[in-house]
Amino acid sequence: MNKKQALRLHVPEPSGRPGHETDFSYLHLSPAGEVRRPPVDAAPADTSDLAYSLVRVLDDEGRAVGPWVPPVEPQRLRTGLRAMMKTRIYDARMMIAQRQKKISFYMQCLGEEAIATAHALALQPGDMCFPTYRQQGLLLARDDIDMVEMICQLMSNECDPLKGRQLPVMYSYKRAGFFSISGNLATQFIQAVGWGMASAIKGDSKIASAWIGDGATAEADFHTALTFAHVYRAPVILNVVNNQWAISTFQAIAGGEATTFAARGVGCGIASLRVDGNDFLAVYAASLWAAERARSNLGPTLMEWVTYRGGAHSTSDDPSRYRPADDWAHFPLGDPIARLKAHLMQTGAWTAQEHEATQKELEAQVSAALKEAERYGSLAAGHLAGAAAMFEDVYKDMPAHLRRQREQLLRGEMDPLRRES
Ligand SMILES: Cc1ncc(C[n+]2csc(CCOP(=O)(O)OP(=O)(O)O)c2C)c(N)n1
Ligand SMILES: [Mg+2]
Repeated sequence: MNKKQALRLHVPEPSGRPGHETDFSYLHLSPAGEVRRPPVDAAPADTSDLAYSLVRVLDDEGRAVGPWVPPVEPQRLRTGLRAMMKTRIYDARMMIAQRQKKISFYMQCLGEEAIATAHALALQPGDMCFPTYRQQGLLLARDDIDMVEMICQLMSNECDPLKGRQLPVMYSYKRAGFFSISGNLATQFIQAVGWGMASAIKGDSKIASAWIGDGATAEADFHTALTFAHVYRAPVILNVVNNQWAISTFQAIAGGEATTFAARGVGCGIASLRVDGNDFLAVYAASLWAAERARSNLGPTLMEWVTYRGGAHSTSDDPSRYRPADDWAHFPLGDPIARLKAHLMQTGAWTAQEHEATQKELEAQVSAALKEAERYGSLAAGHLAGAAAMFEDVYKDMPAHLRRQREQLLRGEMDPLRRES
């Protein structure tokens, strides 16, 4: 008799759980400086090896080594370190503000600060990012975005430029190349590719930068975007932030176990790099490489930024339920701030005293901005945007039925929180 084997499925599991330390050997790291840097006009298939290795510049001693060391002045790196510190301090203070009921919800990017801040330095005015909720560093790395206005958005108060219509953290800054954040994951990818294609159709020189998390790559939009980007060689950088987790779901469930997220790009005919996302210099160098390709009509580049979500997914999440409490401390790629600080101190471009003074100065700056934003109202103190504002800015000319409903509301005949039966 022909004995048939029972079929079974493979369900990936993280190597660590609460009370059981993570075995991070699953990450497959390359030593700093070891991975080659191909010319910017490399054919996508010739980046295959780079999709499975890891571009790194900073070694364990804080030295910048290998072919990816970017041409960068120490002053620019000091600016980068300051941007990362500012982002971390801002996040920490807004987390407290949420616990104080001044804002309803918050999402921090603890541990991922190098990615957005270094990427921001590699872009040019007019380029457009399509970020998710963990790229506040793109804004905080700039000098022209008022932190008070950002906090007013978190508070949905009188000075919220979005009039309380967006979830806190879902900023929108057209003037800073920061497209309105959509809560619908992966939409950023198709929108960025479409925007980049439009830029090329118009004969413009601006490029797009798309953002997605490891978990969201499992959405169909991600794959659709890759097809369009490849076919039309859209001028776009496709960023996948692999921070190992999608809320409580380990990255292997989205397909990162037996392959890499960067490898998705190569399979679609797109040049791809897998990069140490906690290495400011590597992020900056790889972003410059991808931006130059896009600007030179050489097509899209898919970047997998390998990092770790150091904090909870959001203020509504408790990661101690699904991963070891001290997991981040054991993550082999370390802390991006500590690594750039060590590099700058080693090269004599930074001192412990400067670090301490900058920390204090930024803490004072964030506290002052929070205080000022609170003057325009907060969840705890009231002064929120009026409900009637929801009818405005939707249509160029308000349709009659909306005008009617708005009047009903203003006359007190309609409770905006009551459901229609
Ligand atoms: C289309 C869609 N599906 C599900 C959600 C709910 N959701 C919000 S964040 C999240 C996890 C995303 O994880 P990842 O893409 O890895 O990004 P990260 O939060 O780690 O930065 C999920 C499932 C959503 N917002 N949109
Ligand atoms: Mg994730």
